[in-house]
Amino acid sequence: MCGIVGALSNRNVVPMLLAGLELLEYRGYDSSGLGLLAGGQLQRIRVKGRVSELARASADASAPIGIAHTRWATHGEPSEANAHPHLGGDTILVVHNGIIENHAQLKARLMTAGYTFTSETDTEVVAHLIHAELQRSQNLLAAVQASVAQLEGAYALGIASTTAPDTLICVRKGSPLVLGSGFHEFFFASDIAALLPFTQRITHLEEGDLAVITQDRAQIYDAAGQPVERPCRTLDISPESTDLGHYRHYMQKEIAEQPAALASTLERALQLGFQPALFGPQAEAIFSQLRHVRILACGSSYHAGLVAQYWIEEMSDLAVSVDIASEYRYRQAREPDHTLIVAISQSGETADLLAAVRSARERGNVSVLAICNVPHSSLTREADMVALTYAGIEIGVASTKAFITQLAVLFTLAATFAQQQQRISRETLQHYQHALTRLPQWCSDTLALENEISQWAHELSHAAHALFLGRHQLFPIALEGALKLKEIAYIHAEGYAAGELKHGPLALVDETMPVIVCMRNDRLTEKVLSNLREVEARGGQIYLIGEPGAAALAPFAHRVLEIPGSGDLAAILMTLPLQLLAYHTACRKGTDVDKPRNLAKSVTVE
Ligand code: HGA
Repeated sequence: MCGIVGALSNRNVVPMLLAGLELLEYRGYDSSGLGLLAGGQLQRIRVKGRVSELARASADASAPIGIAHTRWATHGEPSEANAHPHLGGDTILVVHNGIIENHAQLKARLMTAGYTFTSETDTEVVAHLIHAELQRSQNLLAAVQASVAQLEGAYALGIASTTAPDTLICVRKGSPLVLGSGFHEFFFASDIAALLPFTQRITHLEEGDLAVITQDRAQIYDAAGQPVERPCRTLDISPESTDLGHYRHYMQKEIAEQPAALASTLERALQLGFQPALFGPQAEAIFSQLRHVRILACGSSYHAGLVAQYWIEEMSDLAVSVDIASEYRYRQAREPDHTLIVAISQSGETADLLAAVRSARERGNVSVLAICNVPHSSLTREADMVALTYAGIEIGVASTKAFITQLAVLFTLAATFAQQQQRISRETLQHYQHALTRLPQWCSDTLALENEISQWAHELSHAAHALFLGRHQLFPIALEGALKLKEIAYIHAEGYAAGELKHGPLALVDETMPVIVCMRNDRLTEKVLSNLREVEARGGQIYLIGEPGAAALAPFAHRVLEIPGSGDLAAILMTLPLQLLAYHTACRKGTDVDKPRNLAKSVTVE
């Protein structure tokens, strides 16, 4: 959330800052701003609104040094006055991602010292604090170091000052920040996506790192203030991966990319088989001692964790608990020895998840497996084992391909436990391998049903509420379908375990209530059909997503979609129509699909 970019070059950085901000808009988009340093003069351009408006406002601007920000407000309404950069005295400009928790105390102190505040943000205290420290030390680096030592909370900061007119400083603690190196030019940003158009040479800053950037070098200092070297990696990500191409929205593009994302993610598992080595060299030893698996995640990743609970319990004898990270971190849950924490996050920067993982480590002798889409994120660096999803960069705020590939990894994890515990026959394992091999094709075949779903969306777009139902591994998929519809189509939707219907939500069902149901042909089919009869009896409109034969089983359903393949991987395949349903409903309602109101991706604040 909130995206920051900085650039120092021998050419005009304004187009680069704007291009970088556009690629960070998934992180926040309520206001945006630029801070430029040219010939020892500061210039600040801020707008309430999107980067496109900032680009218009800065059409004539030019500078070799600059910082930029796209905001998702935490402190103070979205407004020009609250937009970043913030000014410290009249010599410091600061952009910030994160929350300064002790901002009120610092503000009181700075006001007593004579500083006037022009915004409601927590960030402005940082700008004034650096200014105050600069009066003491007359050295920008010393002033920034002295200031961050007083900050509590999370921050990635970009700082420019007239007192060091050839320099940029950035610093991070608790919020992500990467450095990029070009030919006599340097960049920093909240996410590598913003830097891909300019460089593939990336350095990940560690917690507490600060970088002083000049034309010739970027000198990094660690949290103790000592100069350090951090590895610079050359990425192999094509800049086109952030292009929209012929698609109308990133979400549409990312839905379409799912067959390829699944194929990439499953490649190693299909070559190696369900071996612990898939999860790293230590996995064999750790998995062989396991008694308990605790899955921690937020949002869609939490739903992926819930599906995994069904899979792991079914395939192995492990006890599995699944927790929302923001709840777990404040609970007093005990962790018995030999617990595996499975932490799931697209970005690997989710603040609540990182805190939950750290608190799990304090509660017991646990091992941590990260399932993540970003290789060098905070989460993957803190974990003992890593399983990457190869979904590619996900820009749409509503997760699609990241969620689907998380499920694919979790399925291989469950099958790996099963194989290691010898709880499953060779034939069943071969059957799983075979199903995973065919999964990308089934996924394409399911996506080919888009036109039918688009018709459903036309009907759904008139609804004020919707109910999503499923049982067993499809219950979390009902939660995910409801979440998608809420997020991007702004329709109030609830996901329920179908068996819970008569314990409450049935009271809401009448002819105005669309009820979207996912159903497998399995031992629970009859149970689900009984639940649907209950809906039908109250006039509810049933939209059924099922396996081949579903239409004959539920002739009373208003609409039926039969998807190919499915079986053990039903949770993965049945998610696809629900994504398309939310997408087309949102398009019909005319919402901003990739940037839904009030939301942002990569939730790096608590
Ligand atoms: N607290 C700052 C920055 C917000 C942020 O990083 N959001 O993710 C503000 O409210 O401007």
